[in-house]
Amino acid sequence: MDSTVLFVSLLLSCQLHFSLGENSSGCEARDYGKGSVVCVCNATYCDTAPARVKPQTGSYTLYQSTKSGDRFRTNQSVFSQSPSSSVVLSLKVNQSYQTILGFGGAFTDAAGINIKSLSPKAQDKLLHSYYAPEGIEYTVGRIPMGSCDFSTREYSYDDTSLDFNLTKFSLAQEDLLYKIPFIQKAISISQRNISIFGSPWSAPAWMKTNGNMSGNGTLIGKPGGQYYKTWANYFVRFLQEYEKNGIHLWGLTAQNEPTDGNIVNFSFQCMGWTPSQQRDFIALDLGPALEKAGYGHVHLMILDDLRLLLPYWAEIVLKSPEAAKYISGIAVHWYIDALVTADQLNKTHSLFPNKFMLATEACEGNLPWQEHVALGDWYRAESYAHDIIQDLNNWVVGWTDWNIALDMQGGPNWVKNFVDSPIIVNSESDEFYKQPMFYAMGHFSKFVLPDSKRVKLEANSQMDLETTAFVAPDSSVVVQVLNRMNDDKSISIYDPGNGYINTVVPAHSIQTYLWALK
Ligand SMILES: *[C@@H]1O[C@H](CO)[C@@H](O)[C@H](O)[C@H]1NC(C)=O
Ligand SMILES: *[C@@H]1O[C@H](CO)[C@@H](O)[C@H](O)[C@H]1NC(C)=O
Ligand SMILES: *[C@@H]1O[C@H](CO)[C@@H](O)[C@H](O)[C@H]1NC(C)=O
Ligand SMILES: *[C@@H]1O[C@H](CO)[C@@H](O)[C@H](O)[C@H]1NC(C)=O
Ligand SMILES: *[C@@H]1O[C@H](CO)[C@@H](O)[C@H](O)[C@H]1NC(C)=O
Ligand SMILES: *[C@@H]1O[C@H](CO)[C@@H](O)[C@H](O)[C@H]1NC(C)=O
Ligand SMILES: *[C@@H]1O[C@H](CO)[C@@H](O)[C@H](O)[C@H]1NC(C)=O
Ligand SMILES: *[C@@H]1O[C@H](CO)[C@@H](O)[C@H](O)[C@H]1NC(C)=O
Ligand SMILES: *[C@@H]1O[C@H](CO)[C@@H](O)[C@H](O)[C@H]1NC(C)=O
Ligand SMILES: CC(=O)N[C@H]1CO[C@H](CO)[C@@H](O)[C@@H]1O
Repeated sequence: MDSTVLFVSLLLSCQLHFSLGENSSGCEARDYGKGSVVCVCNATYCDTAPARVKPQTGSYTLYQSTKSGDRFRTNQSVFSQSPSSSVVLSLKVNQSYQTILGFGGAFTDAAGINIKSLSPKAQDKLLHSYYAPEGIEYTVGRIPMGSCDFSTREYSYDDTSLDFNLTKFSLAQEDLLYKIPFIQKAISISQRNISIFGSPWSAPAWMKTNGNMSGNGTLIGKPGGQYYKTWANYFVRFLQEYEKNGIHLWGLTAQNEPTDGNIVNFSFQCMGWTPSQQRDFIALDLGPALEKAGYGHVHLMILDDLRLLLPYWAEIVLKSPEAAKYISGIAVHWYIDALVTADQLNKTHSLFPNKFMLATEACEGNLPWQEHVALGDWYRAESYAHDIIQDLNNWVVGWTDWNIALDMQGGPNWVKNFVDSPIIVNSESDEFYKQPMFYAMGHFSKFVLPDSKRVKLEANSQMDLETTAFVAPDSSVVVQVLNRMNDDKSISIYDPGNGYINTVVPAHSIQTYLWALK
């Protein structure tokens, strides 16, 4: 849709449905007629997230967001000595699973362009919403290495043909204007550590079989060859340049969606790999190059693509000890998860218990027939929470959203591959809108602290709720409950040390329970 038409129609729908709402989190609610509300922020006002304060033993805190308009609505109450519901969820803290890395989103060119389109004060409010103590405190960040579809042009860090020594390697304008300043700001306002990882979409066109950063193409030659060595050194140079800007990367993926540009012929930046090519590249080129340059500690991840490809991809790559010794984890994208059982994650964990799994990309509104930006769509918040809980219950250690901010159209994106984001920026009115997805992310990023351990939460009967539980390093317990159904559900949550939480999970809600372990 033409952006002017979109803007005018949004303005109209805003006048039709506009309603200022008061509620427990300070959300300036605006209803665009998509089922729920967005919270409106500008240069002088933005709602904040409640502090994560461990309650005194014997009481618990409930943070609740609902389709009907609650956003982190906060309420304290005390444990009971008997259950009031026949549905009891029992916490088993001695049955523990994976350690959590964290939750976050990606610093794309598009995100930076949108943030920069706001006034400095509104920019501040946006970054604080994600990273500051009064925000949802993201602890994971992803950086595309060079351009991707959420750029305004195609570029690499070395477009000089046959520059095998990478003497012409340099970061792009986009890194300096739209990525680095905002990453630096995020790091400086956060009181947590942010684990940042890089992912390449494509090598420079001159290194590829099709001479193009887009479309069906791979690196020229074979693993161990000159092009592969150069491509490995390109990762090292990227790490070095970001380090010069004070950004020390925690991780890397070997390739964003390696099946694009191989099985799929995409019209934007991509590069094809088979799992055996990726295995040999890591064993012969990338692993040794990183180690030699002093980056052996950087967490290298394979796949960075659909869950559908597991455990197949991991089996081919990780069964080689020469490759596996350089690899820390397996990165997964959420696309078509609805069609693929999460048991494939569980199976992969059983096969490779020493390699973590991290969700590295997700977004809503990406299908061509979907509305790309849907302001106030609660369904999309549920869709995020559902996937996060399912992943966490199957050994995944964290979840990374795609662009942290997009414009009213869901871009910019040079191939018009528009999608939705938890924060939508309206530069014309110097406002940004926190979508229901923002709060879905926040229930996890704010409350499930890094280094928490997932623990067992066992239901005594079949129920329609989705749940997951954690013990944090400060010995607090966090239980997440998602109700995607049309009716309220009464439940009792049982912690042997404290007693019962007798509670109601409203229709279409996300709840976080927090208490101190006795
Ligand atoms: C910013 O938002 C606040 C709260 O809604 C409002 O009172 C104020 O007028 C807004 N400022 C501008 C410049 O729109
Ligand atoms: C807080 O929770 C208690 C127990 O569920 C409930 O009785 C009370 O109405 C709640 N208060 C608010 C303000 O929501
Ligand atoms: C956990 O503790 C319960 C009782 O407190 C015990 O029955 C159970 O065997 C323990 N499980 C594990 C895995 O240690
Ligand atoms: C790359 O560097 C090596 C030595 O470091 C040198 O021998 C070689 O000529 C250089 N190649 C090019 C294309 O500049
Ligand atoms: C951040 O990381 C440093 C170095 O590993 C560690 O000393 C510090 O405790 C961490 N801070 C937090 C808030 O986790
Ligand atoms: C991509 O190229 C490879 C090798 O040239 C070819 O086998 C494959 O069919 C192509 N795939 C697509 C989707 O064009
Ligand atoms: C690269 O491929 C795209 C299609 O995927 C095409 O539109 C473009 O012209 C190609 N560029 C070059 C330099 O070949
Ligand atoms: C890949 O797609 C481009 C257009 O997006 C087309 O020009 C090209 O022929 C396709 N290549 C193959 C091998 O199918
Ligand atoms: C994961 O697989 C194990 C067996 O390897 C099984 O016991 C367990 O129930 C599975 N977990 C889930 C969540 O399906
Ligand atoms: C009804 C209600 O809870 N309103 C609150 C909305 O948020 C603001 C800011 O936190 C509070 O001052 C209101 O009391």
